[in-house]
Amino acid sequence: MNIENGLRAALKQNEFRLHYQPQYSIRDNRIIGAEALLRWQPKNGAMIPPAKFIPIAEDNGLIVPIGDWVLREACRQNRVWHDAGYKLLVTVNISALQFKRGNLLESVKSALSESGLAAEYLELELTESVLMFDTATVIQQIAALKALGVSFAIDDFGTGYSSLSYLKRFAVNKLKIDQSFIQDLSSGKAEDAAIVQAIVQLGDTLGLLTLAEGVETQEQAERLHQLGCHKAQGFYWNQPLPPDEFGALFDAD
Ligand code: G
Ligand code: G
Ligand code: MN
Ligand code: NA
Repeated sequence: MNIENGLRAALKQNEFRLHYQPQYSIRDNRIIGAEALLRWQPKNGAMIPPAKFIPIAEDNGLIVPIGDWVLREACRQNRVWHDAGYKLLVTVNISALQFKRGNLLESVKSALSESGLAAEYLELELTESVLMFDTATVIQQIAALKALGVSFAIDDFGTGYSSLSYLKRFAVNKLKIDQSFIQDLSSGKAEDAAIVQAIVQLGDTLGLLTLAEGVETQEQAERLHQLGCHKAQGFYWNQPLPPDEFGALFDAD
């Protein structure tokens, strides 16, 4: 079976899973959010990582129904955590095609109404490439989703093109500083600290939160705190976890 047919079957047979990577407030080291990350677990085979199948699903359009499933499942799971008393933000990665071909507004509305999750607890992560389309439909959909109460983050910030002009056109809420800038923070390389600092200051000036991705060491976490970065995620705290392991973190907290 080729991957395309495999993906269609996976949707029907419920072979997708979401893992969640905790997002922390750096200041007090508390879990404030969870990034939902898609996994494909075929019935009788090894787990297939997203880098292997998401580009294919983006090429053949299957990312639209798969993305709808991700939204529904992430909202459902976050409602379960809310009911248990843990008020987290769940963040979901959105592909360009979901804007262009899908009806993201309707998908988000039904994921929220089915789950009963309040819109303010859902954040959509867009890469700079989505914002580069800059079409009227993208602008309209973002505005309508923001009016619902959903927030937006720019993923892998600093690695795309025209990073700054779209910050004027799209009122996003958060910048996720790409992990490539975090990696060398502890090596004393001046450039990386300068870039991180500039992004944090840009965020502060524009009223945007900043979240550092790919934090792997305590030294990096401390440096980020000094630089005024608000939030972070990374292997220093946790890898993306299945929901039951994520839930177990609350008890340890
Ligand atoms: O852990 P990681 O291997 O999960 O993720 C690899 C890449 O796949 C990342 O760039 C991430 O943004 C992307 N990705 C993970 N889950 C999803 C998803 O649900 N939708 C989309 N569009 N991309 C995802
Ligand atoms: O592109 P996006 O930021 O959505 O994808 C997140 C990716 O980064 C996932 O593949 C996730 O597993 C990975 N990731 C998360 N934390 C770390 C980290 O501390 N170090 C590295 N190298 N990768 C990480
Ligand atoms: Mn992401
Ligand atoms: Na990223």
